Amino acid sequence: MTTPTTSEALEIFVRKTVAEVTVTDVHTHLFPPAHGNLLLWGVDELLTYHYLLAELFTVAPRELTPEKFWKLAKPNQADLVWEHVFLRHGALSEAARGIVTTLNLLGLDIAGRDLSTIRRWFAEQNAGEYLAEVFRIANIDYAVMTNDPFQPEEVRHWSAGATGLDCLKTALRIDTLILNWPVAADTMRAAGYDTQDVPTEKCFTEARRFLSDWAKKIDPLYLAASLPPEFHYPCDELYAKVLDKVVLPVAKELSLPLAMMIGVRKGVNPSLGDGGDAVGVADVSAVMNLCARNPDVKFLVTMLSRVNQHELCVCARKFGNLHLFGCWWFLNDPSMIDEITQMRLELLGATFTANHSDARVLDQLIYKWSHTKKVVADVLAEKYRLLLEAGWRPTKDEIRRDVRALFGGAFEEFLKK
Ligand code: RAT
Ligand code: ZN
Repeated sequence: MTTPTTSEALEIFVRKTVAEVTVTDVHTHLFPPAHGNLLLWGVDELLTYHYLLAELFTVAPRELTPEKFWKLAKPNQADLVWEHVFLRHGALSEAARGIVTTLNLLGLDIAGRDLSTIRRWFAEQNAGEYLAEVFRIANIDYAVMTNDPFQPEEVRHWSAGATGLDCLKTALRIDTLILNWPVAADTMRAAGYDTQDVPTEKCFTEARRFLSDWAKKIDPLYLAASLPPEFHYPCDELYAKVLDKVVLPVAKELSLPLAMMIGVRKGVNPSLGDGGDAVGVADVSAVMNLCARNPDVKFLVTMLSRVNQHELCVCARKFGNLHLFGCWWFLNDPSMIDEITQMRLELLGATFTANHSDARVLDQLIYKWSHTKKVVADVLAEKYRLLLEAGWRPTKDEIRRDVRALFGGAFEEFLKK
């Protein structure tokens, strides 16, 4: 049977297809094992994920201050999350449930609440083999890393010739260049590029050379930056000039899309580290103007505020050089994935990337994709049911094509465009 003709058969086939589809994870913070400690994995890293640390400090006793917490060794930090979030407060958040899903799918007995046995199991794993196993469980062909040429620790590994893996592709992260020119100029100058704190035309030429050289070195799929809610374009700020004079010309010349993750309000509570950022409503017209004025540049965009999602979908209908991806960070929760995926399907068809994991800890790939697939399967089952009811009979091949599109196929098609 190539075409399911009843709504029951259709639903079963759609769910099975989503469950089995190979995923391309378009944005993570993972690294190859050759990059040493930059690759995070294991139960203590899972428990100290910044999403969970922010939660810990909402429930922790007053005496447990972030200052005291940061002085502890990682396993002790993990113990505190385990005690306060999991044992005393019920593990109901998405980040907490994610750990349960992950350990469970690894075959570990998290329900037994025996953290030391779980730790022992992780201590026996080898990073390279474990990475392959996680990719197998999550059924990922490749994940895109975040490679920041302004981070000395990362640069060190690339300079030492540490290569990637086929299952980890690169993305060149340039927040510093866009948002903090003096710091970027410093790094570039130290690396032999003639840049100054107050940029001249020559500095912009040198910055373009810096980006091109890095692109040659790591062969990225795209350039990327996360941007604040106050990001506007065009505008009189220096960052708009850096975009016009450096980033957009390089993107165009090297045919590299520019990925923009917009809406993060950095450091509202700096004592929480990576967990201290919040969200603000961003300006979709900045994206619209970028797409309209730069038809030869492709943009990959995700926004952090729920409020922006509808306007952003409408924007994506207007510009073939704009591809929407992911339910970012505070939106990577089932209720939000459900709402956003429905909205995107209704406005865009299967031409977007339903989610990315944003995994900072390797093992998170397991739960992020398992949870996303469950929600997307529900949404798609209902959409196909309505389509059948309307008189269309989607074939199995068409369903497989559409499902893959949402989990990486549309991204790849966009890259090739
Ligand atoms: O989701 C996260 O972990 C955030 O802290 C950020 O990494 C964000 O995704 C980013 O790439 O800036
Ligand atoms: Zn990220």
